[in-house]
Amino acid sequence: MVHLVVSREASMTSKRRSAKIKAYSGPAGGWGSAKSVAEITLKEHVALRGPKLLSTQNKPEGYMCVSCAWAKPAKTHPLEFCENGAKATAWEVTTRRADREFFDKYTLRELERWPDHNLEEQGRLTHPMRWDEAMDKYVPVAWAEAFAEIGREVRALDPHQVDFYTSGRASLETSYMYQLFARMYGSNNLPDSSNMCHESSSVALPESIGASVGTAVLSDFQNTDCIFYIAQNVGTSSPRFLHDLQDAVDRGVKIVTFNLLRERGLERFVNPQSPAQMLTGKETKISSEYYQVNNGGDIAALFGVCKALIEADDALKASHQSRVAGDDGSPKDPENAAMVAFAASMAAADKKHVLDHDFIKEHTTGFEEFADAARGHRWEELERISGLSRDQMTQAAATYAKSDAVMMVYGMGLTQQLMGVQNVHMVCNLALLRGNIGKPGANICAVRGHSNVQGQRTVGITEKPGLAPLDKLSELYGFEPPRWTGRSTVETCEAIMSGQSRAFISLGGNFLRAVPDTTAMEDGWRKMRLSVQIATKLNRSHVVHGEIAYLLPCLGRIEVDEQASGPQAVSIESSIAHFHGSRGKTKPASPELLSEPAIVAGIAKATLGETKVPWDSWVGNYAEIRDAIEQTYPETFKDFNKRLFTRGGFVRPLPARERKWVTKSGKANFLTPEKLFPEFSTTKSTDVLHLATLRSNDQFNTTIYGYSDRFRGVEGARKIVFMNPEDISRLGFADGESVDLTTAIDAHKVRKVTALRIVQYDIPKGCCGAYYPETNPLFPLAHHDPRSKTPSYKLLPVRLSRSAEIPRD
Ligand SMILES: Nc1nc2c(c(=O)[nH]1)N[C@H]1C(S)=C(S)[C@@H](COP(=O)(O)OP(=O)(O)OC[C@H]3O[C@@H](n4cnc5c(=O)[nH]c(N)nc54)[C@H](O)[C@@H]3O)O[C@H]1N2
Ligand SMILES: Nc1nc2c(c(=O)[nH]1)N[C@H]1C(S)=C(S)[C@@H](COP(=O)(O)OP(=O)(O)OC[C@H]3O[C@@H](n4cnc5c(=O)[nH]c(N)nc54)[C@H](O)[C@@H]3O)O[C@H]1N2
Ligand SMILES: [Mo]
Repeated sequence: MVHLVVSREASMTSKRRSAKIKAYSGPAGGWGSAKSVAEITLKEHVALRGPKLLSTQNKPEGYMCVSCAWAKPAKTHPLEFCENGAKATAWEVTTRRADREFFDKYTLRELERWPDHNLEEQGRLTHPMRWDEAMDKYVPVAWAEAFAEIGREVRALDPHQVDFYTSGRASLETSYMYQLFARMYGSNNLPDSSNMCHESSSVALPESIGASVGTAVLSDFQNTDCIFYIAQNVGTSSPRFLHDLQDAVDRGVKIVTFNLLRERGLERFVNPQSPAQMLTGKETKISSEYYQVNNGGDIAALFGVCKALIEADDALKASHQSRVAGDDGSPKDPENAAMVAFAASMAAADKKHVLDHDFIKEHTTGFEEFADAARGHRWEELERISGLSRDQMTQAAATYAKSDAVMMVYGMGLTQQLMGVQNVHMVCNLALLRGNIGKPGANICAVRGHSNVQGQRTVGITEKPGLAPLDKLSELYGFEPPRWTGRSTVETCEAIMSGQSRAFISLGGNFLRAVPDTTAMEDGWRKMRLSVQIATKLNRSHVVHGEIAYLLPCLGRIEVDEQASGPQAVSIESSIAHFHGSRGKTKPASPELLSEPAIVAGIAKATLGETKVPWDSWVGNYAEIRDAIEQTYPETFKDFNKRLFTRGGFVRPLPARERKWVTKSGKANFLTPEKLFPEFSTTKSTDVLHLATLRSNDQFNTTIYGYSDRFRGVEGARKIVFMNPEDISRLGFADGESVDLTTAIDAHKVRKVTALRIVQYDIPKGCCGAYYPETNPLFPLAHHDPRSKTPSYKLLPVRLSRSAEIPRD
């Protein structure tokens, strides 16, 4: 145990990291990636255990990675993991412990001053703990005692006063039990991390195509001709996906990227698992076209692409007609050389249409209105808002039109926006123009975050009663489920601030750091009656707490989960809507840990008393929970237990894949955004920049593994603001200078983050970037997409001023 003490002392002796900023010239992956894996396994003391364990990651009968939700292929590589998956594994199976001695040593007041990295770095939680007010420390408590008091407290409250949060890591089995517990108690307050993540997709996709999730499957990547890759940072957020992209590029597939930044993973990749590539250093160029859009500029950019397609189609039609009338038939628009060339090339290829009119007619509504809107937008306006030129948008359109099957892949740069829902509508509109949904090699791929965030929704984690099978639950378990709409994450924050929410139960996650307006949120959080945290590692949401506070440590997915009927498996759903079984491999971090299902059952029984649910029997054998899931959702989970370890997972049925549109109109809908960009009070202010919050390559959400962002050339620092060099000089600053960031909207309240170091960067003028969660205090709660309530984490007007402090990272 000596290393623990040493590491604690070392981390708290304010040992200064020295920040190094230097442009990174290497590819994504490659030797940098191999070195990074070696470093973290050493740091977490798992160097010996690591390689053998990692060889079972994402394999049938192995464990499913706890990092991102990317697909797990049927034909696996010898090592089916990436740099960040290896880091997440090392972080969970670490030999470090935040044990009783640790909690005995520090008051929570002291721990509140620790950075996020240092809290989690203490290692795995080992004992159930209750906050002792007199000592201001977490002290050990017996499980039974903890459940009994939590049950008593929750029972004493009105169901409207309690929130049941889920971070997207918990398994299908745990999530199903958790939502059942909340509903039997009488609450639909089931906010989750998805409310801050792909909620814009969850609202927009059903409206556009009648599916709540993306429609793409892995084989689409093998059949596609072209991928539109929008606002997702593959090299950091889902590196295993680079293998699929690399294979596609090798087949000659065009990748057309739209991103605020030039992200290395979207530029070049060396596969760390390919000895040939590693030895020769041969890189794969990922994007064939790279369009750097302004922050929030995607509606304009995609409208530009659609306009070019629609107008080229108009021109072809006109030329065909005029040829019939004896004209030479060439499209005439001297101002738009690119479009003329595009239409001419289509004509030369003997194409009569650019759009798929048969598909549009048979399968869609709203085309004419959308086409008129596209024709009506002026190029100057589209150029100004998107930051792209007319030629660039036309070029993207030409590439799109020449491809028979095109995929649409997107991530947070589109969803975490004030107009997030309309961004996703726009992606669907573009796909529908050429029938790129529901055919091999086409489809929408919404790249999900947490490893089971998509699956949790599939088994009932939602605040919206209309999306949960309430009648079925009522029939199976003999209770009357609440029918009122529960709170989403933003609404839960409002309820915590206003004192309406009195208890918060958290199935994983780090709510207090992940939400907007974090400084203000902490004040409300402290006034809560009860906070219960089911977690693997210590974080800020645990050290700031309610009047009664419990910290309940659970097994991680990588650990052997032994129950009455033997070792258990759990299951998850990937980004491409396939279900996978997962079996733990390592010895639990402490004998005191309970599994997540056991903890949920413990709290449920103590709260609800006698019910029809066989909680104990379920905990003894998770196959019974899967049977219950199958009974609740017979089509989706048909033969769940039998198919649990299907190679490559078993697929969730999605009607949109078969071109069956489960929408009100019975068709796929073109939905026209009402404007191109949100309106801000600051539109005319020249000193305002549009901030996007970013993830480094050395973090998983609020879990900060370290202070390196290799691909962006940043070492040893996180308090950074990435700026365009012209903005730096225009605003009178210098590269490396320390600045404070202030929110430029919401005049009622000053929101400020101090002492960020300016880093000159290739980012469009008028935009800037900074890391999440350090800059979350800047985001007003009300600054979210009104349709999906997704916080606009990728677009916030801010001002910069010279700081009185030097950057401390
Ligand atoms: N290593 C690692 N992996 C992760 C996570 C992690 O924190 N670390 N988090 C997981 C989770 S929960 C999620 S949701 C996913 C997140 O994965 P991503 O969807 O990749 O989200 P971000 O990393 O936040 O970055 C989004 C990208 O959007 C770009 N962008 C920002 N604004 C705009 C814009 O207006 N337009 C366009 N076109 N682009 C824009 C940014 O430059 C960035 O490249 O990753 C998951 N995987
Ligand atoms: N500014 C800004 N804010 C953002 C974002 C952004 O891009 N910008 N992104 C948003 C997004 S996409 C998301 S998904 C949210 C993430 O929000 P959350 O999901 O709430 O946060 P995480 O950081 O993923 O949670 C990490 C904690 O989960 C716990 N944990 C880890 N593994 C397990 C486990 O197996 N079981 C249990 N019970 N607990 C476990 C650990 O204690 C760890 O400290 O943040 C959102 N916030
Ligand atoms: Mo996420």
